[in-house]
Amino acid sequence: MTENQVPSRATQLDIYRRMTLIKQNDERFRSVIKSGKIVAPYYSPRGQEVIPSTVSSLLSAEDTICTIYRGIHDMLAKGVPAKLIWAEIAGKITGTSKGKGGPMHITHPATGCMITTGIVGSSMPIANGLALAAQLRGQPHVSVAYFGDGASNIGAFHEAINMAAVWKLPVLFVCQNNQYGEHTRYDLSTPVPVADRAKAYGIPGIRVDGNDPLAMYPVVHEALRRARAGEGPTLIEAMTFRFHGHVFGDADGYMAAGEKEAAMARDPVPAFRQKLIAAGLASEAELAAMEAAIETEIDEAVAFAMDSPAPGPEEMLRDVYANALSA
Ligand SMILES: Cc1ncc(C[n+]2csc(CCOP(=O)(O)OP(=O)(O)O)c2C)c(N)n1
Ligand SMILES: [Mg+2]
Repeated sequence: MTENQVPSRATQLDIYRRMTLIKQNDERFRSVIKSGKIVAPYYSPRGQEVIPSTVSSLLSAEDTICTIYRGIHDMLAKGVPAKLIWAEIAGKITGTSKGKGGPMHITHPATGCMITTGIVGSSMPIANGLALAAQLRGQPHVSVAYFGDGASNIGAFHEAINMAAVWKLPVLFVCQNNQYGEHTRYDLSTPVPVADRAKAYGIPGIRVDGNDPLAMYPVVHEALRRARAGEGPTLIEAMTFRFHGHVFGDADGYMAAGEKEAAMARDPVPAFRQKLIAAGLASEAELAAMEAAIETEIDEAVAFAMDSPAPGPEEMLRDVYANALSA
């Protein structure tokens, strides 16, 4: 087995660190929002940690991602500082979009995080544009489009994959199939696996266990190799489950009894933690120290967000109209 198939110890620990960052941030977001200290719509990515953590372990800082309202995990995994995300969700001027965007409009080009969007399916054509720019400039950069299973029934999904296939764009289409689009179970809206749709566009389509970093890693590695070699896009369907419904506060009444509990019992974060220890790649004490350091980072991020000012009235039209200040 080579590094193409099995990540090194350092990479496995790096993936676990990103997963833990996502899990612990999510736990804090839910508790702070519940307390009323921050009022914001929140789409929990808990349960989906493995996907962006594995993908990002293989990306460079110049590679870009486009994602959806749920994509706080994708942003954290790619390296957006937690405190900037916290400030954005809290609606503060120090946030990634000056507190004017919230979860639907996070952008942080310095880490290659170009957009979160509330328009289902729209991460894909935007990722195509970034990939086309890299291709035209002769840069080796890849763009990743994250989207949900529900998005695979949107026209933009088909249009974007078709164009990327014809132009051999360096894109990874990563579907995070959490088995629900809002309140509709996947099989009630879609008759085939998302990955099967790749056949119609002549590109590889792979369904993979999106809760297992060791299953994800070789698939992402090969997709990136293909993209960087000018061979075009790959569609990856990573199977997972969201633990907290569509939006925070969702009562989950549309799910079968015990479905969510069964998924939570297979929580990918403690599962990978156990694997690392069992394989002798890390000790309990090492992982506990890593988790404690992340908790401190989150304490600082929350304090930064709470202590930052809200945008003033002069920000109302800025970034909206070209001549906002003279209007
Ligand atoms: C173009 C468009 N159509 C419909 C909606 C309403 N809507 C918001 S979220 C959502 C479900 C999307 O599900 P999925 O793509 O599986 O992503 P998930 O929320 O599960 O991560 C829908 C239909 C929208 N925001 N945009
Ligand atoms: Mg979904």
